[in-house]
Amino acid sequence: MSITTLGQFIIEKQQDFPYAKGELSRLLRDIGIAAKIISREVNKAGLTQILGEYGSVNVQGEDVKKLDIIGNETFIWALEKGGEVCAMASEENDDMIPLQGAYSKNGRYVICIDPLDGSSNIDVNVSIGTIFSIYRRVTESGTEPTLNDVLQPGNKLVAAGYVVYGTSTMLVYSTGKGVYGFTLDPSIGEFCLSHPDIKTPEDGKVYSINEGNAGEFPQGVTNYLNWVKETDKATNRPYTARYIGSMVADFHRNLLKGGVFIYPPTAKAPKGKLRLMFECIPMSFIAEQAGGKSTTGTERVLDVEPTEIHQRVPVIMGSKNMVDKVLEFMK
Ligand code: AHM
Ligand code: MG
Repeated sequence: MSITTLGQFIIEKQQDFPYAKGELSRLLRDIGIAAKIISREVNKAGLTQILGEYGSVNVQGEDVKKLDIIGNETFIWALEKGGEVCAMASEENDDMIPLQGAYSKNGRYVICIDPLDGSSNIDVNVSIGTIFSIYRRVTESGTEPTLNDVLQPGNKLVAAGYVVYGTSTMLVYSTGKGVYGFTLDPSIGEFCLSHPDIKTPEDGKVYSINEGNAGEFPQGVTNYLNWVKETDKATNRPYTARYIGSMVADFHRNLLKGGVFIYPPTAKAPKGKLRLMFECIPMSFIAEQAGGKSTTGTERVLDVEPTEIHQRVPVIMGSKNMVDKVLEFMK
């Protein structure tokens, strides 16, 4: 049998990091376990009483769904049990959460997660995702973690990835040495390597943007959108629009097929809607690791210095040539 499970792969790859003591490997394994639990819950969401709103509103003023909470708690549980992580920041919590596991204080890593991204799609059976990013803590191990541990730019990332709960569940991650994708085989309950060393096409046909906000876009983005449509009039119809409204799913399609994902500033969200720490940094890391590009329009997303956990930034990411084309219009 020629399958490689996520667990086997992580251990094999540990040799790429001669100084590694196995903590990152264990942490990645814990993330895999949390992902499997969330996948199980997502898959039976229609059957159990976990659809619908929880009745509370999160920091961004959005309704919190029950599955968001399950996702958040599953991560806290898995990471506290593992003990490699001293603190977590989550899209679902206002403040950083110092983890309370028996060994958490000694943990050398911090993690940022969006436990369930695209949550408005949960109740209608459309793909959603989990996004994570891992940093080395900056404070001494054994001490109380501080906000400085979490507020690190993307160029300090140790690893990042996402899980997409789609037609199948897939986990995609990178430790800075390429991007690897694993598909969950429900019959054996394991993530199996299905997409080794993912490289995103340099060019693509898909543009993904919420054009419902078109009246509020910066002029450069409007000009780009006019251009892709004009170009459509040519015999080959090169460009096509695809927008699910779940960034993980939109990003994943574009990563494999080629495309550009844009969330520009709008009048309602002058800094863009997507969160730097939870959404833009990890996805930009994957995009770059796969040979793509990601920018806020003025700077590389991975170079943005974060000042607060829930900070938002505009984002243009995906196939290199497509991102460059948008930037050309934005000049
Ligand atoms: P969420 O984290 O509250 O689910 O919001 C993030 C989602 C992204 O997945 C998606 O790309 C975007 O919001 C869609 O926003 P909009 O409806 O404004 O296009
Ligand atoms: Mg989100």
